[in-house]
Amino acid sequence: MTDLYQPKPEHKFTFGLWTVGNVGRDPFGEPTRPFVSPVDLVKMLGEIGAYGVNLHDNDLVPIDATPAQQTRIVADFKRALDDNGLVVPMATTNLFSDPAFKDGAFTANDSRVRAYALQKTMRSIDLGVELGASYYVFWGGREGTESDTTKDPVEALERFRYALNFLCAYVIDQGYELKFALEAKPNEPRSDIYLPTTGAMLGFIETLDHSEMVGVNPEVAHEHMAGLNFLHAVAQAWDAGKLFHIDLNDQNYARYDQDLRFGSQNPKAAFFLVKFLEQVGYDGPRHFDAHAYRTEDLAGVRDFAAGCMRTYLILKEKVQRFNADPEIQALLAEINADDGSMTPFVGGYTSQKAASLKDYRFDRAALGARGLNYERLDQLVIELLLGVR
Ligand code: GLT
Ligand code: MN
Ligand code: MN
Repeated sequence: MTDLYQPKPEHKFTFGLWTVGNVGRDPFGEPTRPFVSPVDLVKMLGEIGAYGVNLHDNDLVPIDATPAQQTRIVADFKRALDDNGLVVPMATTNLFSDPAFKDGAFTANDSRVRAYALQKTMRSIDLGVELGASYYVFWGGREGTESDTTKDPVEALERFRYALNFLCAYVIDQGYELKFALEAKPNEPRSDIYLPTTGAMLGFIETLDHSEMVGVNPEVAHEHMAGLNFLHAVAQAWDAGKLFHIDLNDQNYARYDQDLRFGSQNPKAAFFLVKFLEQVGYDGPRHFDAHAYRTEDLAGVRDFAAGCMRTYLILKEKVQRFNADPEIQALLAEINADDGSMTPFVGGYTSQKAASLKDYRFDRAALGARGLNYERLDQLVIELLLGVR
């Protein structure tokens, strides 16, 4: 039983260097934990059964490092990956920490900032590819405004589109096997961030020159901040063939970006998410973009990371129970039962079908009066999740 919840590399659990390396700084307080080197973080992740580690360029290589320093840092890091059996499936660029990006990166009003963002991203792509990454995430944390006096929103979209088209062409030109995944967030650190939801990203992707190489990286917390149902966003991305990567964590609705341990706030939503990912056969990394409470020391960080993976595996086992539960399955069968009376109308449009459907007499009162048993079904799921089934 316990073994079922033991994370193994085959589960494809990953963490960002910035997640387990989070030192507990917040807008009101200084760090509460010491800095841990990327090499030591890799060691810790290997010990607890993770599959991989993701990074921003500057999580590994300081922004002002010399080429010689970069070569040494990257060599040490690669050795740590090999020693601990970890891979780097995803990489990204830090386009938000440096003051140069205070007005955004690809959408900044200053054309020099936009060009610098492209340069930094090309170099960071090179680094990610060198480390073996096959997904490249774009989280435009600073791509927004405090006041719409400052920027035209259509112009901002054009600038963002220009940057992505340029970078897709760069990847193709280099012969890299790399896919882009766009990550939405409604606000924070800007008052309003462009393309605030996964749905908005999905619409935007279709306007790109190489839309086939661009998908999304939805994050639980970010859709919840916008008051949305994360599963529905993920399902739409999946349906569009665009679920390239995923950021798992948890979040209370309508608050700042909490990045809480996976499943710790809303285990029911987490259950349906795990159920979806497992059943559709999503085979990308399960990336935990979360961090330990600020109250924790380094042992607490390890508990946090192990907890994310353990909760995922517990929920995965609950999915098996859900599928094997005779009462739940009987109710589902009943809910989806089809009496066959609508068979003449299925299978797409014909003018005869349309005419006969227009003439058909429905018993509207009976349709409305029928109880659907959703209360019983949901209570069974709650009991299963609470461990009494
Ligand atoms: C940052 C943000 C995350 C993004 C990361 C990738 S960085 O921590 O809050 O949601 O996924 O840039
Ligand atoms: Mn977040
Ligand atoms: Mn994220």
